[in-house]
Amino acid sequence: MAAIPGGADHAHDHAHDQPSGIMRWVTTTNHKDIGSMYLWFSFAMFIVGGIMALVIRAELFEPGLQVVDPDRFNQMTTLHGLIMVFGAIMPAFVGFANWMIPLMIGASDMAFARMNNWSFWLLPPAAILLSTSLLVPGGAAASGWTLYPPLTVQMGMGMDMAIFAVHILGISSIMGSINIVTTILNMRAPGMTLMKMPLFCWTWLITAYLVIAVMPVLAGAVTMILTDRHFGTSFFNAAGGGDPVLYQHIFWFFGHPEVYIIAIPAFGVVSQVIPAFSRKPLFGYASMVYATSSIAILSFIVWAHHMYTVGMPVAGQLYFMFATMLIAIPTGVKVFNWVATMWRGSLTFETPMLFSIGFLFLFTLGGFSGLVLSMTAVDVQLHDTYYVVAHFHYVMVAGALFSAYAGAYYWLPKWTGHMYDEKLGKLHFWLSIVFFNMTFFVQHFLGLAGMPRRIPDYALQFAEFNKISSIGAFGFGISQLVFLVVALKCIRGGAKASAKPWDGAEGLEWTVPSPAPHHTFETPPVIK
Ligand code: CU1
Repeated sequence: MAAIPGGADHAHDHAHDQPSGIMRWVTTTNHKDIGSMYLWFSFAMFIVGGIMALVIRAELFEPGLQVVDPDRFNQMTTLHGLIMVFGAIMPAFVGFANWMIPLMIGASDMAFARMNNWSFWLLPPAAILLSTSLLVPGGAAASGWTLYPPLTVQMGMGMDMAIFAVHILGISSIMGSINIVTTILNMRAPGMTLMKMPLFCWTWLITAYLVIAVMPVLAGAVTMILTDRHFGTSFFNAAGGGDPVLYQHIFWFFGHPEVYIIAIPAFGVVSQVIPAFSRKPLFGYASMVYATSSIAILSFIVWAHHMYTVGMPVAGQLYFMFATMLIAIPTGVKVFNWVATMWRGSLTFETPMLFSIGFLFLFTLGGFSGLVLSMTAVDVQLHDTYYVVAHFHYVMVAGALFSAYAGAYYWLPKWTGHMYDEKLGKLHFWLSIVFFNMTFFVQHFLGLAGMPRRIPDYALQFAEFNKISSIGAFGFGISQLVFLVVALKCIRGGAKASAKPWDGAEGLEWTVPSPAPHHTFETPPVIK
């Protein structure tokens, strides 16, 4: 079309140059658009992975086999894990990073805006591959999300689809991380030194390094499975001189840092929310940065605590036990700082704060059960029981998911320009925290009593706790639809949010040189 320079016609023409409708989303390089797509994608995958969890809990509602056959059950545990880790949690925090990091450091957009688009659009095909591997003869990898050989070397074509999906997901998250590192290191506004950045940026900078370091290791591990399957290698095949335990070492060299790839951005979100609702700066900012870096570094040297039962030398067991316990120290620093931030603050308890405090309680509990499992002698007893399942769901659900909700409620007014429905938000929180504990707390007891994980049937003595857990799981699942209602309502309309919806206490200001508000420490302000 012929552009007529100047005037309203020009503006009109210009509007037509921008792709509209679906093409806007396919071609966008805008960090906010891409952030939103990440968040919606992750919520969709959360629903898919959640439905799989409910299939598992339906089968475990009572002893015996009722809902699915054992193969299908195993596929559900595998895909639930893979989808939640790579499809739901990681993209959710990349979504937060896309939305918030440029705003927080004063950058115009992410450093590689087109690569950003590609990072996102790799996700849907990977998700489709992963999900449809269920429909393929042989089914999805019925191996658990860890994809241990020899099983994964032997099984059908669904495994190839899962491996390819993991490759694509890895490429996506590496590109996302390169973008985050480059944006933070090169595109900060003048005066925004690293140690003045909001802590969320710091946590993502550290996380991005973890992703870049360990995702290629996972890619290597699954590629070795692929060549064992199709190209005659014997990396993990004892008959050919290989060793399946080698896979476990490689996998967990990725897998333990992966836990922190999930947890550290969650720490970042909570470190923004708690100061805002305490009306105080974050306590111990520098120590937060150092503690987070320490956790990231330590995460590389503890991997074999997942494999105490493979028959490693006692010296190795002791080393991995003590190295693992060491992580409790920087983690303790962080928990102390969050509590100290709230101490004598002018606290209010809107939904983001409730989810943050829920995170604080439950993540700490998950940390303690992690300490229990770090002890070799204890772990040998609890290995592959429901105690482990309970432990990592306290870390993953109460840790990552709760803090993702804290972030979503906290930033929804900024993103949409509208306040969300506080009553519904609080309802969502209370339903979630009750049903979460109902689902997972009892699994500690099941594990201590010896119930094995990843088995569709169980002995009669486990019936009561499993019934409670299953009812809790369905309650938890249904409660998450409340969030969908709140988010949609907030996007469509509602009361206008002010530029600083949380009483001017957003936290963005605390770490830049502008003077702290007068009501910082000793004299709490009166909250209207
Ligand atoms: Cu670990």
